[in-house]
Amino acid sequence: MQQVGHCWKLAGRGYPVAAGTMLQALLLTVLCGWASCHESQHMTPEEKTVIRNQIVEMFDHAYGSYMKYAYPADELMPLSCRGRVRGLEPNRGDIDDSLGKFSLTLIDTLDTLVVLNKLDEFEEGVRKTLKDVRLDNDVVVSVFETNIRVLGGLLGAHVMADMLRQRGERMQWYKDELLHMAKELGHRLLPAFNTTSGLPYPRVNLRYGVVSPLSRTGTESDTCTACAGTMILEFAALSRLSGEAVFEEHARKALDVLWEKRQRGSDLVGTVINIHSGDWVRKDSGVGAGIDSYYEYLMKAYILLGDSVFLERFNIHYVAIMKYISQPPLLLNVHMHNPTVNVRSWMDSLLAFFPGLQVLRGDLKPAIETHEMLYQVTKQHKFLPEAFTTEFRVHWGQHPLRPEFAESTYYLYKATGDPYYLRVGQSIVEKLNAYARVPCGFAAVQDVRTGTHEDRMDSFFLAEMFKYLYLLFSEKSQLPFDIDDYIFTTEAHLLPVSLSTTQPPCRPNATDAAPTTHEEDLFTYSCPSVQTLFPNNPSFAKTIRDSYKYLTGVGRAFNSVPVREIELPLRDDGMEPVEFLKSMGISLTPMNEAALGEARGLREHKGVYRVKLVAQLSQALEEEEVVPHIVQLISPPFLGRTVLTAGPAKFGMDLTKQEHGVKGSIMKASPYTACGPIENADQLRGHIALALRGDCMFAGKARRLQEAGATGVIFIDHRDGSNIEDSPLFQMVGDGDSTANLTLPLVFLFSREGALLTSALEEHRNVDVLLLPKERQLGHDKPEKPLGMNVKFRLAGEGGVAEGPTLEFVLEKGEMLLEEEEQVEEEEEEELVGDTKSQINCEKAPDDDDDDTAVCDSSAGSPPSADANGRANPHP
Ligand code: DMJ
Repeated sequence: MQQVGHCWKLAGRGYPVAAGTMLQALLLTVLCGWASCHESQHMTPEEKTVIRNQIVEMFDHAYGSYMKYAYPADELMPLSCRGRVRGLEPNRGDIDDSLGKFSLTLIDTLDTLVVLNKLDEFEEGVRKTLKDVRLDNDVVVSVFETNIRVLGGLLGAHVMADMLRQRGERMQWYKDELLHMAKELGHRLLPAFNTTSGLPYPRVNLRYGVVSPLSRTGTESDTCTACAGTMILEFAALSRLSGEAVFEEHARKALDVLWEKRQRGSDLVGTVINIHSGDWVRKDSGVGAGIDSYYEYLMKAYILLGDSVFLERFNIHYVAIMKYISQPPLLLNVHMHNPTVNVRSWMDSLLAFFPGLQVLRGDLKPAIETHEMLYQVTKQHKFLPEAFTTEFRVHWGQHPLRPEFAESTYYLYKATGDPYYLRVGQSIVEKLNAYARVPCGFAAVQDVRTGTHEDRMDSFFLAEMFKYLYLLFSEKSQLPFDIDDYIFTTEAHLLPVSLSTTQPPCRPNATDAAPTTHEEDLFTYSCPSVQTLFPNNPSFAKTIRDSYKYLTGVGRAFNSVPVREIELPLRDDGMEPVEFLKSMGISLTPMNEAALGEARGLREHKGVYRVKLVAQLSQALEEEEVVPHIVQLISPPFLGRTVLTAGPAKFGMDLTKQEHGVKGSIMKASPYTACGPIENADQLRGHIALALRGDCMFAGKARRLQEAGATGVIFIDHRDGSNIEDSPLFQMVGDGDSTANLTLPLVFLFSREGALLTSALEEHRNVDVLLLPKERQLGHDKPEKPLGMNVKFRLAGEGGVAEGPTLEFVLEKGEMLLEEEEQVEEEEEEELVGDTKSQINCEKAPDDDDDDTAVCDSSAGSPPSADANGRANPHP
């Protein structure tokens, strides 16, 4: 054994064996001493077997449905019970860039079949792949997605096939055909790297490459950090297995550029980078969408390849992440140049992988904290919504069956052996069955608030979710091979850590070394030890979790509610605060005796009362935050009778402040997505533009259309069939750049309402519309609703127990009205004060979310079109 850098590694053939084996051994040691400490959560082997069998049954349902209804299509449409074939279904924007007409789901699932010990199915799946799959289709695909899902899938399957063949029991017929396919695909992806910087283009045409006249791609100038920085595992494995150095060289070069371009002051990277100049296009920095697997691949490249330059870079980034982004238990995006400033008040679900990475790093405490926070969010909303606020409210309610939370749960169980994580896994299994299972597979959840389904089952559900869940409930001895000999790629494909002993086919110093840092701290040391993981405290994980148990307010005890207090100071004129409030028109009513409890007599020091906010908003804040707008068709023959409900934008003109709304005749933008230069600016000038959602950010579209002279924009959803009845309204958010110069009114229509508008335009050529908040709809004289915030105040003593009178007032159209409150029943009080969510919200105005940065990956913020990974691309 030798020590390399800070980490012990086994030596082998002159190359260090990856740290993975050592780490896994350590995790197992930890596991052994641990389980006995957690009797309360204990799960018997029989119970584990029942859950494992349940997981296999679910896998059979999902995979069986894909093979029965969809194969050879790329994906299953679980609601329609048919395959999704690109070009035959309505275009969903970036998400479709994963579909290359190469039986994506089959390839992504192959090595899962081996993990689940379905060796007959694996052998059959490999035969089908060799017989049916073509990699030279004239299709433009995402380089990142094709790499992690298809190249990774082929390599993982090859590694498994090779392992089974070597055992002499199966696959004797196999002649490395999957590796040959992987090599062919690698060559088809290489044209993407033909840029001056070495950062890859985001898309490539499988047949024609990038810039050829036939490729239909090559005009993009940006890519996300994760998109450029998540190639090394697959490309290095391909080089080492095939002997062709070119793949690893390109992936290393791209990583070198990202490293070079990091912000030197903060050591953080941004979310989107220009592939030609290497300039940052989006400078927000987090660990979720758009960046996530860049960090993951630095750590794992070290584990897989044993090259310490990756670990050194990772460590430097990690120190920065822990300094600026980690705000336990939250992980919040900051500005890379000004990292003490949070750039948004919500998190995206992709960051749920991060606790797993922290486990690999040996940094358990923050991993446990963040994981616990995520668990609380899943308890509240059933699944992790694509984006949720720092107050754990839904920001974007979609849940496309992502596996990241299961992944982190698996790593935490491996590290701690704490059966608590088995219970977490069990809850994931139960929720999938209860809320996502449909007759033809499992369907993504369109909105966790309504539980509606989407007709999609992404391939990562089979590639990742079932692997992590099955492994969580399996003993090592129950697996068909030693899982600790492999590392998981970001798509959970298996690559053998023994690759580190294979001579790298590229020049040894092709990767720039990381500068040495003098700033050594806990995180600079890469090898976790039992001492640092559980310092003399067998209840380490539980103690950490306990502080985060009631984050979302679910199950919180009355007295543990944090109290925000407003002091009403003694007035010079000697007037008592209660009197003083009365003089302002606010009267207080006393609470009932029971509620006073032991707080009686705890009156504050003379003249000072504490008013405890125990507010309950009259509606859920999520609903209140979005002020419904409308597009009202006013020209003949509609004459105001056709009214389409629309979502507002957080930027552009504030229509709530325009007394009469904004009127104009509509015209389609060309290109319809408004993602490139506007070709029909001459006709568009003076009109309200119609623009299709997708391919780029709302704010970018709006800027181009404003420049072209449009007087407003109506964005129309590109997701076929979406409509206002089934989809919750949302506000469009900006793209992280300043939207201050955007002055146009901007509204959003779901596709069914949008279709009404476009067919009206086709039929009548001239259609005038009015854009305005719904409550000001023309010809609608229904009494206006109050702004709708009911706030109740009670005077309360220190112990959190209400003391003294209560007042309630309703904010109506900007005025404050007063209502005396009846004495509340004890039960109601409990409900009121127990609702942390309301309490926290009360401290903020309902529209206090001034964040106008979009989820980079997925265009979130708007429940936007994400690419399949909600990945940081600048497309909503
Ligand atoms: C997967 O395709 C990969 O894990 C990727 O890195 C990000 N997440 C998706 C699934 O959510």
